[in-house]
Amino acid sequence: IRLENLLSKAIDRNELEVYYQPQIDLVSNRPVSIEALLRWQRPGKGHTQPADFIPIAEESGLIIPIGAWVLIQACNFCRHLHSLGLEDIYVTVNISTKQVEQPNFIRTVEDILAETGLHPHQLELEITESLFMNSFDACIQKFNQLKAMGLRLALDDFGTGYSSLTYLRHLPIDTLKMDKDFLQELHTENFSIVEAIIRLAHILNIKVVAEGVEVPEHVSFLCNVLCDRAQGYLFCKPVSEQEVIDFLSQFQ
Ligand code: G
Ligand code: G
Ligand code: MN
Ligand code: NA
Repeated sequence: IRLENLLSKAIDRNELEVYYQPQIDLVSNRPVSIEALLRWQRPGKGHTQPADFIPIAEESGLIIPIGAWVLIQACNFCRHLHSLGLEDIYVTVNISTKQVEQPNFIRTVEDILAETGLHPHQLELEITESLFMNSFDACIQKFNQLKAMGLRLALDDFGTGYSSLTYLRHLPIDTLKMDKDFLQELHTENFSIVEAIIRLAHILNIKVVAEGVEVPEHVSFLCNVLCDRAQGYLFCKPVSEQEVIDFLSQFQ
């Protein structure tokens, strides 16, 4: 309850900040997108990790205003990047099922795009598969609407929960984000599994982003299995707006 109270005031108190982590195209070796990752800076307490407060935000319903705030920040920042000449970069934002389940979710996204002036195609929403198990049909309908509006959709943490072919076949997704566990346990069996996942994704016209890319060996492996993009500490950790601008500008 205490943490929930503090979190409810965090937006007004300016304690929330959005960090960004670039995603690198493995063919061109250039950044194509950035993932927005929320940070909570508590006075005197340093950073509280998302893992420690996102669940509280979801249970309390605070994820609704916080999630909308993140979307606004991310869309505004992406517009700012474009004004700096980084026109090809799009932004990806993590969305909780709690948000998708809101009756006015689509309207909220529409309004934020209209207010910030970001083109729908420059915004990708990341959804975690394990989260929409309960409301699969309702979610699919909304995802189809978002696709029709021109947004991109990503399936996050693929391979952790109840990953299923059903999701891949029935969700209108553009991107599959392969969980970092795959690279961290890269023995022979995972090797083949990763290769098979990527081939399957490509058959379904889905791009694959590997998460947790930490060493050059990961990159050579990913190139071998024709993975499309990489995200991880090897390239850049999640960083502040200015730091990500500096990173992206190197490639201009
Ligand atoms: O850096 P990392 O610890 O940022 O993020 C951990 C997890 O927290 C991410 O995998 C993501 O699922 C979740 N997360 C980070 N930012 C957000 C956000 O803005 N909204 C939601 N719903 N989840 C987020
Ligand atoms: O939304 P999602 O689960 O995909 O968020 C990505 C998480 O992975 C964030 O917590 C981020 O800080 C973390 N992360 C990003 N790059 C790396 C990496 O190279 N290695 C590890 N172990 N974690 C990473
Ligand atoms: Mn994510
Ligand atoms: Na993930």
